[in-house]
Amino acid sequence: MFKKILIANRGEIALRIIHACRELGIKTVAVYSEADENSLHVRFADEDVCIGPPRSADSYLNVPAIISAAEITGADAIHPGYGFLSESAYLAEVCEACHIRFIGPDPSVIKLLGDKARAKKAMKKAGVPMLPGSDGPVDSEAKALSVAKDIGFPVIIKAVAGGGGRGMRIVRTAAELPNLLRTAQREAEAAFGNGDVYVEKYLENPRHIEFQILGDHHGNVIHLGERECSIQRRHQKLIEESPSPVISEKVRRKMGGVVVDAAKAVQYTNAGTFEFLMDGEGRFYYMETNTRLQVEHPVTEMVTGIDLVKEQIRIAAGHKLSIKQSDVTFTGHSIECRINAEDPDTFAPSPGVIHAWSVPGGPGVRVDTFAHAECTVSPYYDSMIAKIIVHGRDRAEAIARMRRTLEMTVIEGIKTSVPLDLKIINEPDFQAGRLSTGFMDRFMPKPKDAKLAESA
Ligand code: MV4
Repeated sequence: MFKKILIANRGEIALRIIHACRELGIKTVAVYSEADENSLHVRFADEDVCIGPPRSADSYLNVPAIISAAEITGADAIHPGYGFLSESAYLAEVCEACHIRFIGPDPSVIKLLGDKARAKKAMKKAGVPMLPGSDGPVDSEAKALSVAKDIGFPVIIKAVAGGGGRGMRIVRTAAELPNLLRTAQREAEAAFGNGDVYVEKYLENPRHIEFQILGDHHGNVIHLGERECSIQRRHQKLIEESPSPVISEKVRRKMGGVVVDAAKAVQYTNAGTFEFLMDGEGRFYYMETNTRLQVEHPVTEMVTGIDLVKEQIRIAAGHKLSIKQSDVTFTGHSIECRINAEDPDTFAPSPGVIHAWSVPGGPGVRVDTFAHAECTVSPYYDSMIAKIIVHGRDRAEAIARMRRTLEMTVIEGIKTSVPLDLKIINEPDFQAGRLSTGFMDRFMPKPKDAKLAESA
């Protein structure tokens, strides 16, 4: 087992990784930017190294600084958390060259799955259900038009290097395709340095359902069921839950089998997530695979009782999975609400000093956060300051627990999304489990000018 792990991240996920390390008896190294000197992840790590100025590009994305910190402190592994360098095949490669274990899949697997067109091909070959679309990137208007006419409009153009909705365009008619193709390519080039795009059939108002998997270095892969993440705004998830209100035991078993086979086909190791779109008839279509621990991993931990971060660490150290598929059981229902430092109406970031902080605990409540009274929410990073995760015997109990927890949460000094989270969980459609990626637009129609600005 590792003796010392460097955590190449900040905020709640850095603390979450420290929790796992402490329980495993592993020493921790925090890295931090000048803006995070007084953060809890620095306080609770055994050692800490400042890696640069506040801007992420100068600190949490600085591979040489992070590797140097690992070498100076003698860390034998790096956990990248989520965001930042978590899906960087480059960091994974440099780790390999420096004999530091990267806690994640092999660089070649990160590269394969990071290229959405290559990933689709590999997954199609492995038998994963797929929306019809171009076989790889489309390099010309004529090619894109012929694919679109083949599969029928509407279609969606997506960036090969994409994710998060950038470089994405919905195309409803042949006439608008040339312009949208060009803008998608330009946006992808600007955002990712890779202008390649592909075309697939567009699904209206699907559900977003994702499966968690774990794979070890001995050929074992298991799935830990699904999370439903349909409540999103501008490709930012707001509320996630497990199980999905619409997935039966039978469907879970079938889809679980599909993702386990797919992961084996690419020799996937460590934790991973297979994202799917689900249509109104319950049909699944592969979207992408995330090669990292995800923000919403706690809802899976709550219903399975499995500590995903500890499993990641054990797997990276070469251990066999501590559980077999037949040991995985799903108990009750879990919901996560993300608390963002933002205006609940305009969604503008709201950094600053938190003067009052009180989040109730009680049965079935877990709070993953770095925040506390008198802490500063920095404008340099993501606005997520906490995740409230509840568990109940069933969905109704989980909703009741989330409601009373949000109602009794006191955060003063900054604006937060708590009122928005409460509004959503009190919606009849949410309570009935009628979820879709269109939920937020139906629920909170954007002002007309905002819509225009967004599509410009
Ligand atoms: C889609 C889609 C409908 N049809 N692909 C959004 C982010 C990117 N990862 C993929 N996304 C979508 N791809 C097809 N063929 C709808 C979306 C989508 C979406 C997906 C999941 C959660 C929220 C979403 C919000 C808008 C669009």
